[in-house]
Amino acid sequence: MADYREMWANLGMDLEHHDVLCEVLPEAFGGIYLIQQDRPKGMDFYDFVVAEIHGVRPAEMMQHQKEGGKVFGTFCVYVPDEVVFAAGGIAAGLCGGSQFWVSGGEKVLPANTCPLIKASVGARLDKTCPFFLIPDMYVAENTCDGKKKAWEIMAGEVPLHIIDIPQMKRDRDIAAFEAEIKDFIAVVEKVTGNKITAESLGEAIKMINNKRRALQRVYNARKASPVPISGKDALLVTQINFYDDPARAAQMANNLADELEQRINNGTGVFPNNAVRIMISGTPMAIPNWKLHHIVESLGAAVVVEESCTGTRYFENLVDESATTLEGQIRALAERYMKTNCACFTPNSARIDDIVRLADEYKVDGIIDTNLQFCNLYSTESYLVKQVMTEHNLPIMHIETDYSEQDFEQLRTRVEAFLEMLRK
Ligand code: BJ8
Repeated sequence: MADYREMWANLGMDLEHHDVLCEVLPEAFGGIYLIQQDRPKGMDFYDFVVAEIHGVRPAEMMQHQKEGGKVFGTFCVYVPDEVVFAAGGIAAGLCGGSQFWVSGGEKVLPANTCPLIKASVGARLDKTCPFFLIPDMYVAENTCDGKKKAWEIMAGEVPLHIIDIPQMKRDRDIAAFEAEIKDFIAVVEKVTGNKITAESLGEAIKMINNKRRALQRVYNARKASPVPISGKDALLVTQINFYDDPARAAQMANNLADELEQRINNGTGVFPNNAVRIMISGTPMAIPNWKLHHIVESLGAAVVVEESCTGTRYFENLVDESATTLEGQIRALAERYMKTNCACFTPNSARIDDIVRLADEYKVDGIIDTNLQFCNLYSTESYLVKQVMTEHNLPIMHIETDYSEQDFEQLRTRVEAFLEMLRK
């Protein structure tokens, strides 16, 4: 990584502690990613982003601030990024995915909190991640109890706006979310000092939709057999899309998709034709959480799709681009975002329908339904997921895990047994 120490010092980072992370990440990335054979050339960009993970994009964000722009940190796919970009701001997904930050979160949160929340809080409080220190505002939401309370602690650190996410999907809930988007627009206008117009919101809707379309192309390529890209690589693409510049993210994903489509035409794959095809469903895997994908793929099976917020839930639905008034665009945003099927909703049977549909579309042999430890929403829902998959004769196993390496061997043994069963 180039030398960003001065930038990090200006952000008030704990440089000594951060050095520890800078030392371990390249080795971890090398051992999980760079050892893969026949990776698409299009992954070079994403490898570069990881190599410069706390440098290049943070520097761009700080440059944006120097020029008078504002940066908003987000933690959930229900936050409409379009609003931020329409006001000339930058939105960046911040969820923490490393065990490195968990102990910092545990200083203020109960130990039985999900690692994503602990890592996110720890990254901020320990001052060991530039992405958490740059934003002018955090945009949080009340999806789960752990996050809801963690934001009250984070609010002591940084200006924070909370979006009230309805927990049901009736017409009046969509209308309530529409009202939340209007409030959010007012907040973003105040912070940025820029008025959002139908023109700017229309452009932002198109830009974010283009990113979604590019990711759809990458995922569609994963339906092929042999699969032209590993699950690990596809996951990395989605993870980086959470905070990269959206226009560049779309361009890079489209370049990659071009290459993958060419690979399909040539019959080139990264796993043999008969490799077991796995879907991973459940809680998001924030960067650098690659644990489960690494276990599955190092055992010779291919992860071909993720039903998660770092997978299909992030890009499957587009915002209707036909509205020309702010009213109509806000309605279209509300309708699109409320199609996302998170376990914080009740009932959430549409998510289970999605898993059945994706299993068919991606021709999966088995499903690993997973949740981060202490995520009651997804772990409880796993009972219903299993019930419906069994009715559809879709083999499924459930895994609860965290960011540590402690359960690595145990998980490996369980996944190996599941794969053996699928191979019979
Ligand atoms: S839309 S999945 S990104 S809330 S933080 S709920 S793992 S206990 S992340 Fe999420 Fe939005 Fe839903 Fe998606 Fe569980 Fe942890 Fe809560 Fe989590």
